[in-house]
Amino acid sequence: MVNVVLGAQWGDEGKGKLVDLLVGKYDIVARCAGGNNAGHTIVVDGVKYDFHMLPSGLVNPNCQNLLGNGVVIHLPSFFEELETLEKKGLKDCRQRLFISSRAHIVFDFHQRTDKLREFELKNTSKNHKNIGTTGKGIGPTYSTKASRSGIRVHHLVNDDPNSWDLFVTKYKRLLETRMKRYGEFEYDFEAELNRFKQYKTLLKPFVVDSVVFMHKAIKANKKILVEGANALMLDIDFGTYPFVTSSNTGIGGVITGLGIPPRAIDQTFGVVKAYTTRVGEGPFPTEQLNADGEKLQTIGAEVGVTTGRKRRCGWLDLVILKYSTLINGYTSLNITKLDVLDTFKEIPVGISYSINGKKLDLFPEDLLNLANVEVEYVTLPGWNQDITKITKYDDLPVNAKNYLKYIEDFVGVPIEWVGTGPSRDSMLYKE
Ligand code: 2SA
Ligand code: GDP
Ligand code: MG
Repeated sequence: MVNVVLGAQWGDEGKGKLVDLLVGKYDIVARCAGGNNAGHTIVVDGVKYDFHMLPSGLVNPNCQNLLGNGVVIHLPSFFEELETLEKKGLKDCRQRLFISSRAHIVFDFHQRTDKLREFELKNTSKNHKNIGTTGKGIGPTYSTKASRSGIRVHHLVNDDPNSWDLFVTKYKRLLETRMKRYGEFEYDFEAELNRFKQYKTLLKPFVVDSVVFMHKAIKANKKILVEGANALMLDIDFGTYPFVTSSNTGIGGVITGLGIPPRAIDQTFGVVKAYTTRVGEGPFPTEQLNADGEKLQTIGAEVGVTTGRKRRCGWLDLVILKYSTLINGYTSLNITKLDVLDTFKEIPVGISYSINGKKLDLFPEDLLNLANVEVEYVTLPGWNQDITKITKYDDLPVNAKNYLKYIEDFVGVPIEWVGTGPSRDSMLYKE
């Protein structure tokens, strides 16, 4: 059984909390895309764990964890995150953590060129618009993967006596091409290669052929949860291109990032924030650059876990949710952070886009069109009540239930969970 948790908007919907809640039921948690650009915080028994690259299944001592072939891995960050989690008391992490031999490696020069590219876009492009990346080298690594010059984990850990020399040759060629593109930036490649000599031994015990790993697990009827990173609107194909990340963050990335067939997937849970946020640049039709947006930001504590950036805030956009539902095929939804709306008297919800009075069928692909869309809203009544102490779905105020029903009816997908606060207990299950 394979179930999938995916972000339905621009990320930070609260996927981590749902995964944490579900993780006790699963034998394996796998990540399929992205790298340490992702971020979420999980609180277990009063201890706060920050996850960026590692699967959150590590919080369950009985759970195995896989970084699939679609993930990009920055090894210094990998070991740092692992050590931090171990110091906080997570047990036997090393025995329960596996990395696909086909995953691509993020080098420090990928991170450097990520920042150089952002600087270049901001200072020399015509419209002075950078992407607002996390600077973790994600784009440059997927870019070298696509240009077929990337270096994969198996290149590093291979036992062949010639493998180290081959690795160094590949590494130098890759670095040279970066220098050609960005000019000779100062870079201590010898120090990095020395670190990698150590990683060669350190990494080896974690490495598996993830195709074998996944298919053995599927055959043995193991319960597998795929933990999506980022979200559909940041997908390289379906998001607000080019203001996206560089991987398929939707359902497609689950298939290609783990090497499993679509029919292996049972259920896909879409995580939807009760309003909308976005970090970084790019279009955001329901953004509220006003007191409402600031209020959502403050009450929702909307700050990036990886970079500490303030998240942009706006109303729920059902055009996006419909689009994202069509692509990812959610079987049920988790609406999160409903409590953040507790004090709003009225809550607008975006229901359609039009340009020059003409209604659009769905979400436009061209940013020029997106910049001109007018959002049609319906305004739903708020509930003006603290819902954080409520423990049963049925006890939610009528207007909160109506808000949820409106979403359900609009997208035609049942809501299964509702988040009413940051803690593990603040989640209502809807029968
Ligand atoms: P990148 O670094 O190349 O993947 O950036 C490209 C775009 O993708 C966005 N992006 C994110 N959006 C929301 N949350 C993310 N993770 C962190 C978090 C972000 C943080 O959980 O808070 O701490 O700032 C994430 N990662 C990438 C990014 O903002 C760019 O728009
Ligand atoms: P992820 O990237 O999708 O896993 O989400 P993040 O962890 O980056 O951001 C979600 C934030 O919202 C975290 O700080 C969570 O603790 C918090 N959160 C999750 N669900 C709820 C909820 O229902 N209510 C409130 N108030 N906070 C929530
Ligand atoms: Mg996040």
